[in-house]
Amino acid sequence: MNRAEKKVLLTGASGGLGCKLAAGLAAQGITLVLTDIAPFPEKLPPGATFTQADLNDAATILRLAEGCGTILHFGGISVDRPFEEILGPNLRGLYHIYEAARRERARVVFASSNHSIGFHERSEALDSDCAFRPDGFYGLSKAYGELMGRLYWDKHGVESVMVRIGSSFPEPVDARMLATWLSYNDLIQLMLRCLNADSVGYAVVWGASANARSFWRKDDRERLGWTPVDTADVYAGQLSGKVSDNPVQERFQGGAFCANLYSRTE
Ligand code: 15L
Repeated sequence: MNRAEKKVLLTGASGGLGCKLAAGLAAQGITLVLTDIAPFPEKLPPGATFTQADLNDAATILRLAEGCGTILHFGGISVDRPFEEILGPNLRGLYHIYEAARRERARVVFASSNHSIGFHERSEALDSDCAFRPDGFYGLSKAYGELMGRLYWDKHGVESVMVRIGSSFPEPVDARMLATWLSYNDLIQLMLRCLNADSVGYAVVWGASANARSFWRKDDRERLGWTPVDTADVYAGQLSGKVSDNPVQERFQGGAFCANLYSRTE
């Protein structure tokens, strides 16, 4: 059986994006092995199984990955939190995912984030090979994840797609999201390309729809054959004035994450 015909492990399945992906991918006939630390909040999609598990639990992660050709890793903490909360799920958990991928010869698709580069100024147009500038411990864990993928590709030949997701919500809700919004539809199509593309090596892709105001330019999407079709541009009339009164938040690409939790001098 070739890799693309095998089962797909989806971590973080009970989260906002996980549920959308579970439904969207199952509708394409993909057999899903779902897992999350929280119970699955919806009716299970056809053909899917769900196991409640902690990413810290190496044995369970290895078992769940058995026979899977791809791991879509959306699990872990998805907002900025103190280091001790990030450590287990986002750092140790990620190691378990990569060890599982190495053993199964599976491809990893990592839900990275714009917060790995969040302290770049909005005036900079970035290509995907720009320097990491994480805007908190969450963003730092995403940079670590991307480098983990780099290590496993260079050392073990484990393929990865790093998707630096902007803001994936039903619709953009403020001026920043006119640049960063990723529609659910574009996200699902991107995942299908990640599953089906012949060879990806180590690829980094900006996870944003076709937004004219995007902060981001070149990446490896051609290797995947992915082109987003939605755009935040149609919301510009109602959202371009929707900015905060925090100058730090408005200056940096990571937005509120740059201004939250700790000041830069604390
Ligand atoms: C993320 O990485 C978060 O998971 C999400 O909750 C949003 O904050 C998003 O980034 C964003 O930057 O809009």
